Amino acid sequence: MTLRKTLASAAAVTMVVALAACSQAHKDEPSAPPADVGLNLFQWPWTAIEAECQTIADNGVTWIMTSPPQEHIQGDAWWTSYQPVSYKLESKLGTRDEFGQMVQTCGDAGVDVVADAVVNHMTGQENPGTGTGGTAYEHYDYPGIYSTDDFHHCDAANGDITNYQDRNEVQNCELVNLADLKTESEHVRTTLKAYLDDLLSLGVAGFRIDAAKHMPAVDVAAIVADLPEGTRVIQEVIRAAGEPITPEEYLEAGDVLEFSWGKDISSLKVGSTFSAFFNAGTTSAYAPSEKSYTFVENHDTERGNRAITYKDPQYEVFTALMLASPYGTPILYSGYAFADRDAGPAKNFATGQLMEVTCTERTGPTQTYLDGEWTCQQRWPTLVNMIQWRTDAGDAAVTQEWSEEDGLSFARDGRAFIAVNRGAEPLTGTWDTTLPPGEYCDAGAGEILTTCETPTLTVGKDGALTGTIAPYSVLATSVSFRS
Ligand code: LAG
Ligand code: CA
Repeated sequence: MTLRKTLASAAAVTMVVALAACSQAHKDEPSAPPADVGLNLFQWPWTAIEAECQTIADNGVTWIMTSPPQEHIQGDAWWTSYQPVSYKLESKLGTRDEFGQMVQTCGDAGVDVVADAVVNHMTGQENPGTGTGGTAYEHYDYPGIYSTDDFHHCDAANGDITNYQDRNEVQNCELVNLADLKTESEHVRTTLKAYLDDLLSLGVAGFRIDAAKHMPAVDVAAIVADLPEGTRVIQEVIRAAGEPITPEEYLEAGDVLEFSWGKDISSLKVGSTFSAFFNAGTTSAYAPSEKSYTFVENHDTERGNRAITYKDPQYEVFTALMLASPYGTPILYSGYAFADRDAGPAKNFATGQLMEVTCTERTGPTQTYLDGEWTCQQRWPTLVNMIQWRTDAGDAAVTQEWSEEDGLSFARDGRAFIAVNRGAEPLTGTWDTTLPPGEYCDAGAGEILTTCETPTLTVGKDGALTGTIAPYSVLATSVSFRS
């Protein structure tokens, strides 16, 4: 049955402020396997992650991804994490013991830990220095680990990658001056495998492979070949139109971050035809769903100028759509607010230590974060509810696709329904939810729901729901949120 959808004119609409107080009780729906949802905790220190892990688990996240744990160059910028000095787990984010404790505590809470493995390169500093673990280094000399013969030395300008059309250069020259490891060599591979094994011994469940595109796929495959079955291997291969190196080459070695998904939806932030959302992930322009990880924002894209970031009012709408989409495995992002691209997480200048991480009471999409404040998306009520929504949706098909101007909606047949408003004016509509008739709570109403006690949505016998969505907001519900 098709219902007529109406998009009310902004002026005629009375905004429904849904102050749903649905909270704390049981779920009487048959329990579905929890949705696989990751959370990228950018620059979170290990002790802070450990303290947050129970909340992360309670909010439905099944695994987290950390910043790189190895020893790195000193400095205030966040990106010091991406210049390894040794594989000692002594970084600005904490000690080996703290890392191990965190992995343990998170594991006990049911949250797996994926570590960001920087394996393509070492430092990019011209001058000698000392790393965060006290290890002395030079650009091509890391005592006891690597010396100059373990690196590629290119003839290209300064040895740097300049031409992304040249496969050899992209993989065997230097990415922004970072000493490029001969990942084809036995010694380098053995050293990198030992590093991954060490992290596994502490209980890590997988790896983000940093700069995977800058290593031949066979090299990555060799490095991860002996990892135990089921270890997550998430390769960072940034897809770019017209480049010879593609994510597809890396699917033998593991899974990939599908950059195209976030890039394509970011063009829908405003103006362009919103219904194009339904194409994201559906064509051969994307890696297969079961091998792909999706994200709206990551630490690199939020520093670029095209992505949707925590600074955008539409951010929560698009993140909710990611959680509602059947394509790929979604990764939420949680970092800190910044104005300066290089700025690291806040430090206590007296001690030089990173400031404690706190999620403010004001955490959420309407918040204007001050520079340095942690954004804590893992606590935003709508996103937390959408994780339950994703679990409820399971493998139900996408149906009832509808879009008009700033509105977009769809159902996951018989299980879940979402309608969003990416625009600045309220939007009223009537939709076919495909849900069983009854009273429901709204996942987008600003409270974390564990069940529905004070419903604000009515689904009629025909599955129809009439509602109003505030600007930049989500109206969503699913079988768990039925009262
Ligand atoms: C990545 N994936 O492939 C990371 O996601 C990305 O954040 C890393 O760049 C990059 N690859 C290397 O691991 C980041 C910053 C860079 C920074 C680099 C090394 O985006 O800005 O470069 O980490 O710390 C910095 C300076 C450069 C300088 C270089 C070497 O910005 O100007 O040439 O350090 O000293
Ligand atoms: Ca390389």
